[in-house]
Amino acid sequence: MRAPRHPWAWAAFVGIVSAAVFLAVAELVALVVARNGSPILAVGSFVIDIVPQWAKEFAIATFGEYDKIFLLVSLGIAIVVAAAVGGVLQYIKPPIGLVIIAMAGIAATIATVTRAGATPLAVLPGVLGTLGGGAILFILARGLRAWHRDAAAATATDSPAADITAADFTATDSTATDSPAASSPAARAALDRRGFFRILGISAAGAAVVGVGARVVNVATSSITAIRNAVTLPKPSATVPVPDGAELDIDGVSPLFTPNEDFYRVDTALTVPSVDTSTWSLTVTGLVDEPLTLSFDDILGMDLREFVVTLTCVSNEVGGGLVGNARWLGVPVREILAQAAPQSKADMVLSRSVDGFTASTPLASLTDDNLDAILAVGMNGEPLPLEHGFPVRMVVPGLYGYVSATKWLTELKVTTFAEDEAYWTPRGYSAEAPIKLSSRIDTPRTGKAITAGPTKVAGMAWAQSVGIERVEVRIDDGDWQPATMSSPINDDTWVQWYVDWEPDAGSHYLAVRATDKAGNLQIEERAPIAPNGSSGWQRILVQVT
Ligand SMILES: Nc1nc2c(c(=O)[nH]1)N[C@H]1C(S)=C(S)[C@@H](COP(=O)(O)O)O[C@H]1N2
Ligand SMILES: [Mo]
Repeated sequence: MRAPRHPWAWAAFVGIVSAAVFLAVAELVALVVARNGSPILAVGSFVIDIVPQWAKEFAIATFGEYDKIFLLVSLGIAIVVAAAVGGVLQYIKPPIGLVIIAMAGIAATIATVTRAGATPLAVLPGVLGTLGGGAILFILARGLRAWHRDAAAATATDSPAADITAADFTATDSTATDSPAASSPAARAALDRRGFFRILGISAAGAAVVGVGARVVNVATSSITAIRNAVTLPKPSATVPVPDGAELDIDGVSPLFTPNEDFYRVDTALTVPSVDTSTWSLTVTGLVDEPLTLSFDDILGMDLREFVVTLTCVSNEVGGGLVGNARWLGVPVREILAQAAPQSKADMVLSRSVDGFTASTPLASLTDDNLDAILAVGMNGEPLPLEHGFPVRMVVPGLYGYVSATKWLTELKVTTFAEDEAYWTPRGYSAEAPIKLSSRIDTPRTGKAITAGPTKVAGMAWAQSVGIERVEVRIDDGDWQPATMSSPINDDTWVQWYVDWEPDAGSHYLAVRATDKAGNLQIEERAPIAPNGSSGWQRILVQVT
C-alpha cells in the first residue's frame, strides 16, 4: 500500500470538485425552482455592480464586447483558486475548508436573493449547493486523510505490501469487501483509497454533467425566444422616408442602418433578462396625478409610428464603434406621460429595467413636442432583439444611452434629480449627458495599408437632435477641406461623408471634424469617456504602398 504521493494536490483537487458540486447542485435547483437564481451569475452581476470604474473601463477597453466573458473567466479562476485552498485547508486543518465553503455559500446566497426580480425561492440554489459541496468536501477530505493514515500504518507494519498498487485499483468491490484479507490494514487502506477515487470521480463527472446540463437546459428552454417569435408588430401609422442619396455606396463605410446582429450592445446584464410579455407591465409612478400601468398589449394597441434614431454610448472613444442607427417602432413617451399627468415640481424621469438598471432622463426631454423620445417595441422591422431590450425600451435622440435608453423597461418614475439617482450617477458619470457632436473615419484604417492611386476617405458623423451641418477632412498638414455628405434622414440620425483622395506611397495623416447645425464645431480637446463622453478630433495614420 502506497501513501498518496501528492496529498496536497489531491486535497486541492478535492476542493475544486467540491466547488463544482456546489455550483452544479445550485444550477440544478435554480433550473427547478428559481430560473434566475444561479449563484455564479448573481455573484458575477454583483461584481459588475461593485467593480471600480477604472477596472470597468479597462475591461471594456481591453476586451470590448467580450468584457463579460472576461469577467466570468476571472471569476472562474478565482473560484478554482479559492476552492483549491479550501480543499487543502480541509485536509490539513478541518473544518476550515467547510467554513470557507459555508461563507462562500452565504455570500453567493445573499448576492442571489438581492438581485432585482429574485423570488424568495432564490435562496434555495445557494443553500442546497453549499450543503452538497460541503458534504463532498467533508467526505473526500476525510477519505484522503484515512488513505494517508492507513498507508502510513501499512508501511509500518507490512512494508512489502506497500508496493502493491495495481491490485488496489483492479480488485472489484465484492472481492475486496468479501475477502478475508479485508481486515488487514493494507486491504482496508486499499478500500479507502478506492472509495476515495470512486467518490471523487463520480462527483467530478456528475458535477460537470449536471452543472453544464442544467445551465444549458435553463437557457434553451427559456421560452422568451418563442414568445418573441410569436409577437406580431402592428404596422406603423407613419413611416420615415429615406431621401435619395441617404446612403453612399463606398466600400468600408458603415451602413446607414446598422443590422441588428451588428448593433453594439452595452449593458450591465450578465445574462440577458428574460421578460415574458404576458406578465410584463410598465408602471408610471411617482410625481403624477394619474399613476398608470400598461400591459404589452396596451402598448401594441397605441398609435405606433416609425422613428429613425442613432444611439450612442458614453463609453464610445473617439473613432469608436459604440454607435448604431436603427429604425425603431414605438410611441412617444410624452403621450404616455400626458396620461399620467406629471406634477409641476418633477424634473426627471427615472426609468427602471427589470434587472434593476436605472437611467435619469430630464423630464423636459421626454415631454418636448419637438423631440421624439420614444418607447420602442420594434427595431429594424422586428420585435426588439432580447439583447436590445425585449419587449420595450426607451430611445431618446441626443442623450447617451446610459441616461435614456433603458432596455427591458418596466417603470417610469416621475421624480426629481434632487430626489433620485440613476445607476451610473454614483459610479462616476454625470446625471445628465447630451451626446457630444462627433465624427469618425471608417476608411481607410490604421494598420490596413492601401495602394497608391484614387481612393476615398469616408466615415460617419452625428449630432443627434441638432443635425450635422458640415464635415471637414485634413490630409497631412493640408487645409481643412469640406467632405461630401449623404442626405440626412433627419437630425437624429448620423450621416455618411467622404472626400476623394489620391495619395502617394508613404505614411499619411488623416483627420476629421464636424460642425452641427447650431454652428458648433466639434470639440478639438481630447476628453476621456467619463464623466460625460469623449471628445477630440480623430486623427489616424495610414500606410500607402
Ligand atoms: N436595462 C439596461 N438598459 C440599458 C443599459 C443597461 O445596462 N441596462 N445600458 C444603457 C447604455 S449604457 C447604452 S449605451 C444603451 C445601449 O443599447 P444597446 O445595447 O441596445 O446598443 O443601453 C442603455 N440601456
Ligand atoms: Mo452606454
